[in-house]
Amino acid sequence: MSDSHSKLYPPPPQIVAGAHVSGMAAYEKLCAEAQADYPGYWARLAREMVSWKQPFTKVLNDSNAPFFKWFEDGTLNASYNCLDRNVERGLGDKVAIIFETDDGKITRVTYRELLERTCRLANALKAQGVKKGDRVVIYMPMSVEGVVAMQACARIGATHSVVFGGFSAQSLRDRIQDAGAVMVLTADEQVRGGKQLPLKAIVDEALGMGGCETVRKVIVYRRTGGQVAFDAARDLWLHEVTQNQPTTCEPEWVEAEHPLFLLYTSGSTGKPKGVQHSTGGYLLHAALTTKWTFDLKDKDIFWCTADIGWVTGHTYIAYGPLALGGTELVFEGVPTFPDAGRFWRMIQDHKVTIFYTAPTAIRSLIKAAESNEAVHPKRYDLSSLRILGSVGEPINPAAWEWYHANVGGGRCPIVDTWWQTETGGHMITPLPGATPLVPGSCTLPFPGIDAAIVDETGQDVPHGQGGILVIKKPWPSMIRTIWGDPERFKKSYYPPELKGYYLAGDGASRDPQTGYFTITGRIDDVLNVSGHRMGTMEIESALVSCTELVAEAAVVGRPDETTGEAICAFVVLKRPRPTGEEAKKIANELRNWVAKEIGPIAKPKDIRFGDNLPKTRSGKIMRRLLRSIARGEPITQDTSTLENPAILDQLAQSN
Ligand code: 7RM
Repeated sequence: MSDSHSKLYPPPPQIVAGAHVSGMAAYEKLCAEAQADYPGYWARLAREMVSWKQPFTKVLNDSNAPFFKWFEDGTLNASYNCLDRNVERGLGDKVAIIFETDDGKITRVTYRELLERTCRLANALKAQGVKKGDRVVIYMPMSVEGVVAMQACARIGATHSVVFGGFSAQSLRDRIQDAGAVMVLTADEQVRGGKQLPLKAIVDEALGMGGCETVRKVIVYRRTGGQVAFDAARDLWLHEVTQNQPTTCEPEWVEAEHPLFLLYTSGSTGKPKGVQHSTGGYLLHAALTTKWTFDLKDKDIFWCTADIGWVTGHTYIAYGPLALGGTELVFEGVPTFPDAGRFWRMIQDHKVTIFYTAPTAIRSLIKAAESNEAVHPKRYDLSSLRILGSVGEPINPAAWEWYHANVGGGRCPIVDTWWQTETGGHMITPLPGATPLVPGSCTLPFPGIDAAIVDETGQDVPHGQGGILVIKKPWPSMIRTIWGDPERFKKSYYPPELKGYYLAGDGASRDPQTGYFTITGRIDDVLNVSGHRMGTMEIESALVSCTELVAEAAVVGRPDETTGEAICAFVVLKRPRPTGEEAKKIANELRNWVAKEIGPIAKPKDIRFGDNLPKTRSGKIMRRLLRSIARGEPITQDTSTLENPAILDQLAQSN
């Protein structure tokens, strides 16, 4: 790992020429501008990137830190910025979205059509009584309709909360309830890897659990035509409610701080947090990072493979590329169906120029290509590509080199973008026409972002030393609060010992020579499995809620070659510790239980049974020991405070 770290890839001359940020001097100039006049820098960009109805006169209000406000007296509409504005600029006939279904059907939607479809749905939502500030939950498959649903909410000032289609009825219910949603937008079914999976039935189950009485209507997009139950008093078909609606709809001009969306994400305690984003600051950063990090230009075909259920799908599918009038590819399905050449074939067919995906996908496609020559990227014409991106977890240098050589043909810079649901957009990332790359490093902060590494007391640590990643100054697209829980917002992100810095929850270090950042992973109880954030406590709660079987559970992560991290659960049952076939059977039951409680992405890979868990005399579970056991490492830690040392051998041997 350390030798490949020394390898430097300067930006290719053909990318540097004409890049929005061209050369390191241009990057440094922007950083210096932000340094010299922080609010002035963001105000300039907010005026250039965003169309305001009422221009703002105030930039940053930090009088009630950490509840910062940006551009607070300005008004705007995010949907106007993504759609109308482009039509007005003469891009009405330009393709906004190329959509490809799981079975390869392709549709193209122009900016004018996208605007009309958004207006129809916006009018339908209003006709159903949805008002500015209402929350609307979107539980939809990857589709043009999914993007239209988000845009339609934005248009009328409703705050959307997209829930990933892989989440269970229980998780969906919790989010609907916490958000107090008045409406749910869903589909009959979703299609992934040739399989039809229910969505509407899960909404029915979620609403049937109780606690969702705020929901008045459910609007259903007919994706497959599969049979679904229909409650005549509550359920409506999307095609019916939009059919006779006008194709124009005056945007609701909202204040810059108006919540554009909530997005639930895992934290270190059991309950997911509803991350609240603003309209003005968020849209600025979505547009600006799409422009600078991906160097998006008029002729590009941009493809972000994320799902709209995650923040990456919000910022780099639903908002950023559209705010710039770009053309983007949106896909339904999985990277491995009909075969593991899907990504490469789609890049070839649609002449994708900018490709943004997750390390976990790359690693699984490396494996597939190694065992089946036919799905190797070298078998496809990927010459349209000019820039590659990576997001969601650290990319190991070996996967980076493979991606660079085999997908990028050695000529495409890889932007390794570090950011979070809470940050709204890229925070530490190379700029493709400026930053020399080092495999495995997300390099340097985006211009204007004041990232640093500190110790537990908020003191800067010298380069070369590990520490806590913080953002020292507030930035426009930052999380505004946790929905309904401002105290938790403060506690989670602005702990008093960190002197007012934003705590990202990641560990990192900087290279002594270059100052480049390397992210080492979470420092809290959050795991990153295939780029998906999962709280260990959340999984533990799911396991112990199986009260018939489970007495106690502890969940830790261990490194995994493909998924980055894997979930390991240590379980004490209410019956004697099972072994052999019986252990396998119960482990499977528990995996399915977790899938039902949270979703399949939370299924533990390993489940080990013990008579007990390693505990201190005061009863605290010693997770660091469990982490070593999960990794198959010898225990080198101090075990003198352990109440029951014999349990370590049992757990290490079991399973
Ligand atoms: C965009 C997203 C956030 C967490 C974050 C990190 C990890 C994300 C990178 C990364 C190393 C990267 N939002 N992470 N990007 N680690 N290098 N380029 O993933 O809220 O779902 O997750 O993901 O731990 O804190 S997220």
